[in-house]
Amino acid sequence: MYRLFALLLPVLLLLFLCVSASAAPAEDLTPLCTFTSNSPTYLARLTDGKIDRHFQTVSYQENYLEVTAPDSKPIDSMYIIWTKDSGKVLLEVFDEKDGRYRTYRTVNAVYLHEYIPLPENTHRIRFSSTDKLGTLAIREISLYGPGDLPSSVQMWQPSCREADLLVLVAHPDDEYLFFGGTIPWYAREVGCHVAVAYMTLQNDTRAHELLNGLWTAGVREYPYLLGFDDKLSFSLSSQYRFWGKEETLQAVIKLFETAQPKVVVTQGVEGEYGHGGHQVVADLCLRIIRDGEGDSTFRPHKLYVHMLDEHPVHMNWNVPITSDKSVHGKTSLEVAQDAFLCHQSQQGFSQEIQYGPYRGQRYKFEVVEGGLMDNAFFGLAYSDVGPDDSGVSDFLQHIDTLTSGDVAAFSPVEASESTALPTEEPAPTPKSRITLTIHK
Ligand SMILES: [Ca+2]
Repeated sequence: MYRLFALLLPVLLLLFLCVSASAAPAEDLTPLCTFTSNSPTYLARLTDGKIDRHFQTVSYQENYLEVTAPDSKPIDSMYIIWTKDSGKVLLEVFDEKDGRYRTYRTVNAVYLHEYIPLPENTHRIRFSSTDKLGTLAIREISLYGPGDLPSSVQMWQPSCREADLLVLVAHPDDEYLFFGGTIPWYAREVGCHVAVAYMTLQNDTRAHELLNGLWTAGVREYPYLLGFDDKLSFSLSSQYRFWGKEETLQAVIKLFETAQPKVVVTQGVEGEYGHGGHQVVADLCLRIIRDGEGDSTFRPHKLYVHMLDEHPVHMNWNVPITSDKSVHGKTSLEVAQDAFLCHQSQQGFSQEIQYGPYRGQRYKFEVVEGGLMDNAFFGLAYSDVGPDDSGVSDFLQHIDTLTSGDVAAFSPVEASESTALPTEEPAPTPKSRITLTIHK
């Protein structure tokens, strides 16, 4: 027995070292680094922990920002929170052998919250503005040594092109208020590819809240931001007049052709409490998917509409998530509540309900079970894979999914050059054969 233990000891020791090495947290080098710029007025804002205060260079000049780490502490990676309107930035890494900077890559091209791994033994980096305005605007920057990064570091992947499920909403926060545990359940428990798309963003703050919320909910593939301006209206026609009926139709068709979702879930035809933007996304989905309008080259297999009375499904968001241990057994509704709390600017509001049996009452913005705008109640508006089985509540029922376990087989395309929809045309996809159409 002793001999066996002696033989196994080196193996056990190696295993322990490997586990220890992988579990070592990365050192936060940010307080040890030196920041210099030709436009130094707001340098302190880079690392003040406040995303509402950002570093900004003087306009109309070539600007740079240098970061230098101590000689004994190479920078392994960094995490940057950009401003929504800042342009692409050139990132250079200092080559110690040659004694000069070398171009590394362009950053701030895709992700508003960007994780950037750096070459081995990097001690100095330089950001340079690339547009004629000299824009270099950063909300927060964090620099790390090697090791496990904190969970707050968001490492976004390209927007998915073969989504199992697409959640299409008008505004950031609608995806939790009216969809309950949908995103956490399918992203964290089922582990499938969940795309989330937003018609409008309103402002920079809500863009950051949106990303923080999705990351909390378990989404890792960057959302689709369709870029329409925000406007409060209470009718379909007035919202269409503002956004454009044809423009919105083409934008959502392009979204479907790009994300190629097997199943789409969207907002209520009466706009929940009556918002015209919510009504528009429901109407667009019905026109394109159910009615075949717009001659799209891609048609999802199923469409669920929030609070639609026909072919109803009642989801259960109170089942604990067990596949993803990082949420410590919370239910999908509880994770959705956490995600909604990331939308700090939207807490504590309510809105008067404009239509239906609850007209005149106030809808409070909170993620709760049941309530006036039941976030677990949906109707199957279209299906080409047959009706859902009685007693089974699963948006992906009868759908072959590409789960995260198949990620090696899933080949995300190169990230687009902007946070909006990519402009390149996807390869045409033949229309799905319609075996059953459920009409409203
Ligand atoms: Ca700041």
